[in-house]
Amino acid sequence: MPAVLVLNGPNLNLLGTREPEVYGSQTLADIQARCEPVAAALGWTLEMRQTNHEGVLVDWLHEAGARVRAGSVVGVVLNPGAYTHTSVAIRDAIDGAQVPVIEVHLSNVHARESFRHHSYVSPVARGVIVGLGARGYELAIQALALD
Ligand code: CA2
Repeated sequence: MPAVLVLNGPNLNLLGTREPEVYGSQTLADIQARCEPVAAALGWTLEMRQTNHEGVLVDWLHEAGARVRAGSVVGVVLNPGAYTHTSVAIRDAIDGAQVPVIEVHLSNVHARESFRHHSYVSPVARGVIVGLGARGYELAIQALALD
């Protein structure tokens, strides 16, 4: 059964511990539990990962690209965290690996500080979902099934 990779960047391991008014009260484990049946309904397994390190995200995107070409991964749901707004390396990894990516943000980044309004990732993402909380991850998985 092919997998969908759900990759999370820096500080998202803190979800559910602080700032619930911005990011909700669910932990990443809670989000994973919500997403697994959504992936299963599409015939996919789900691999949820989190890292605080930019290069690890780059490595995982390269891995995802190779696995997409091998047919064992359908695509990536990516919340790059603050690297969204800073990382040319992550942008280039998505472009170079030619991996389908749905970019997700729990919060509505456009309603927040101006430095969160620009994303290096969005131009190379297949789609972008912002501001819908944990539900955005579920919608992003379903988006990978669209033609
Ligand atoms: O809204 C999102 O999903 C973000 O990607 C979250 C990032 C932020 O830098 C982006 O601008 C938008 C930050 C994640 C930090 O998560 C925390 C969770 C609980 C407590 C502290 C941080």
